Amino acid sequence: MTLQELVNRRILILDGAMGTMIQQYNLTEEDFRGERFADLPGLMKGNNDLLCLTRPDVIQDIHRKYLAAGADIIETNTFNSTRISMADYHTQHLVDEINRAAVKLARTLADEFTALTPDKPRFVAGSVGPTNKTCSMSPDVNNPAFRSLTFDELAEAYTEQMTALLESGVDALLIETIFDTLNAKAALFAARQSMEATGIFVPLMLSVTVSDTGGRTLSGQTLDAFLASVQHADIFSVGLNCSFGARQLKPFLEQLAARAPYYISAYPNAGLPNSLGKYDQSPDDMAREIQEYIDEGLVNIVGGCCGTTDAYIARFAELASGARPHVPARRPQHLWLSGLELLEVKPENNFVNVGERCNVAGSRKFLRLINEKKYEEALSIARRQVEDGAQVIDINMDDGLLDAAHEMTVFLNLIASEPDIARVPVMIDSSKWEVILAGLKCLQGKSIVNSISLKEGEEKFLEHARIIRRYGAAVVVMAFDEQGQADTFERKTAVCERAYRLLVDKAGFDPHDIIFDPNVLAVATGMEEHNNYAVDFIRAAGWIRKNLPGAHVSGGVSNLSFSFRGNNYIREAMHAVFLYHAIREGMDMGIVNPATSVLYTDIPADILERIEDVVLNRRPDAAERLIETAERLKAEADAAKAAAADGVVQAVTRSQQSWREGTTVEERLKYALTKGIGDYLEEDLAEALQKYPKAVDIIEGPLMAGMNHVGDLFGAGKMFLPQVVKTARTMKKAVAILQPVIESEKQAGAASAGKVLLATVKGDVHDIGKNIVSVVMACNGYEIVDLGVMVPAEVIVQRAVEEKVDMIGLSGLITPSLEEMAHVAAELEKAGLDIPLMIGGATTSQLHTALKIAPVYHAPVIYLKDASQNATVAARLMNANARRELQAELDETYRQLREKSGEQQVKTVSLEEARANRLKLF
Ligand code: THG
Repeated sequence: MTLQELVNRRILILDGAMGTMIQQYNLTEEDFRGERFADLPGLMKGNNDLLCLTRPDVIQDIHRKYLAAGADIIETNTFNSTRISMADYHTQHLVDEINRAAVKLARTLADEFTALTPDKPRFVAGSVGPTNKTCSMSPDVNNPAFRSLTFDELAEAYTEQMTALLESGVDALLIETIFDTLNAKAALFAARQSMEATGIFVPLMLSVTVSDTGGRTLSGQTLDAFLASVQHADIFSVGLNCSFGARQLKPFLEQLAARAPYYISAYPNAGLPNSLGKYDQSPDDMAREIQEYIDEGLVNIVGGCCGTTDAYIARFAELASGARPHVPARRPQHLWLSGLELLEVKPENNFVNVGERCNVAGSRKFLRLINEKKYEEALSIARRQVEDGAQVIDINMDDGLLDAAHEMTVFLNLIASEPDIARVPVMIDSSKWEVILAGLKCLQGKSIVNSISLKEGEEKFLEHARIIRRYGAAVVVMAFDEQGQADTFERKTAVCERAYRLLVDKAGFDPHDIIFDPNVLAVATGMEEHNNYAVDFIRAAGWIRKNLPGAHVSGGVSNLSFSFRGNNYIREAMHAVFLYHAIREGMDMGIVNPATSVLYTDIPADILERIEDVVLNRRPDAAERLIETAERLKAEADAAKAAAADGVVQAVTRSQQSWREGTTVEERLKYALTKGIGDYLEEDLAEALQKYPKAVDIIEGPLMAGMNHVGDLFGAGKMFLPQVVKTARTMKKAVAILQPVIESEKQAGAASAGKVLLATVKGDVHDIGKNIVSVVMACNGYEIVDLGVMVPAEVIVQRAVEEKVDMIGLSGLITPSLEEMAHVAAELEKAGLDIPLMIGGATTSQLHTALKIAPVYHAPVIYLKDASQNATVAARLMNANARRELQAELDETYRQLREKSGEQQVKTVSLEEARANRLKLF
């Protein structure tokens, strides 16, 4: 019976720690060395893997104990048996020998036990540790681009170890205690290579260790991001080990089990270390915690890490017998990308923007900075783009005078130590294969290669595609073939279809990992044959999305307007128009300047008409007429003698004059929010304070109106994420300006109206809505306990109890937050609490509250459409009679909603509604 067959039937038991057991034998330096290594320099004590050669009896004794305790899988004593780790002991020359000896020891005993009970076969997993070095981080604080270990060195070392493990007969490879995903990716790369070279294919097991209570790896990735990074490998199981005790590990295990489409393993430490660094949880205590894993269907494989012995494993074996194993999650049906965090590109998402500015060919400034090695400043361009809303950043170092592969490596290494940049996935942009390879070896996240094409024929195309897949990246395919650039609808679609078939059928690519770029080419160049370029792109985008299922469509948007260089206003207006039409057809990704400030809706009608004439190729003289307009605008701007030489600034200045004059303060606030202009907030808010009785009225009135307007524009596809991000920033600034006024308006010494706990739930970082609620509630006399963002359920429960709050408000902007809120409600119920729960945030709804949240918590659960409702509802909750009344109303409303939704099942939300909802921000 194979592991694969068995794992579906029951929960499997993995053995416990090797180190803890070895300690019990009180071995001396002489034991570790034996006679053979008497002359090796340095200390050998602690080189546990060496015992495979010097004290095989001890290692076998340990294996025997674990097998007798009921372990189905035992691990070879090879955690450190790579030349990288062994170098610490000057024993790197023994790597091959140790691995082979280790497998033999484990194999012999496993087979002995299998022979005794053939219905309970025993397996040997080859243990592969992370090594003592990291590929993603610099050991030198003064040189963040430095690495003490490269991907290639590590992959080679792993290949040596894995080849020995495979050839000696392991049943699985267990890549464990992963703390740096780039190290793990090197291990996966090596595993594939070793398996192909030896012809021996075994299941791959992965186990991550999280390093802080936020549930990230040491190298900073969330578990979700990790899953995206290793998605390309053929994985049998994934899980968690070491880190903490079973209790502390549980929330992270839940997170992993919910998303990973693999079997789930867990082998925690025996509790948390005591002050001496020892683990002293008893087998019974730990078993109680493992029982929860089993009862809740979280695991397929359980065992122990630091501090556990055969006594623990024996307890787990009892618990697991007859228990129901975890059912793996479904494979994702959309593209996953990652930096330190996960980016899911779902069909219902509007559009993913890729920041174009870190491109030596696309920005004179960036080129100059790289040339002058001013990396700090170059990084700030990347950071700026992320702040402006770029969800991916494109990096291009292709310049004739640069060593592009070297610059790519340096820059990506530098980014790795900037969490606010490394948060987002990278698009490695190069036309040189060696530069792409260099980039792939630096990134722990799941990145995008930009690009490959059929330019050099099918063979090269497939070769490159297969390598990219092996490194675990998505790929941009340019619509090029042996004949050159595809410039008509027919050529674009034909080339993309051919590439799609090759990638999916021959290179084994997941269609979701394919991004087609049907070539955004410059229009209005004066050449008649260029006139239909944008139309052809837009039509091709629609065709690809309909006919090549799963694949995405992207393009370098700024190419479109090359003939208007020097007139940034016209250029950006053209991009807005182009995107408006292309996104409607299905373009769902684009390389853009995320700082663009021109909105489709703001383009004056006469200019819009002329741009659409060009983009949609509506009349033969379209280009001439647009050039005329562009020249007129430029002349006007020059005449206006606006301070800056930059076209955009001029255009903004032009409109700034008009929006400041003859408008009401409400109109100005709304405009400022829509455009994300914070410069005039001080004066406008001061004016509004004269007009409105209380500061909070301004938030609830004109500011909320502005936010809603932005939500509507976004919903209609007339505004893009970067612009919305600017709006959010402006709103934050406005609230901050009003804050002191609000504080002073609060009656000094007035009794607290009640205590409110506010939190944005785990997995979500959005807090504008929550902060507005906080301000509004504070103005109404409530005491606020704000737990911030990404707050786990346990923390909410714990703090609610500690602070004795009267109500809890949960906020979330993204879809996964819905599930997390239901989880929090269930945890409140489990904790026996009776505190009312308020639900708010863009994706939340009364229907979801009624169907999913209210049913799992007996106390009132109230959905609030926006912040202006909170105070009224809170007042009712503070009064016992009113609370009962409210509860009765809610019960009735929710009952009706549940009934109705039962009738028509799921209400289908239109794409526009979904977008508008997402952007309601609260
Ligand atoms: N498809 C794919 N990748 C691409 C492109 C594409 N990568 C590069 C490019 N095209 C997209 N990136 C840019 C970046 C900048 C500009 C255009 C495209 C740009 N730059 C200003 C100019 O040249 O006028 C320079 C401004 C400055 O110096 O600051 O327009 O199509 N897959």
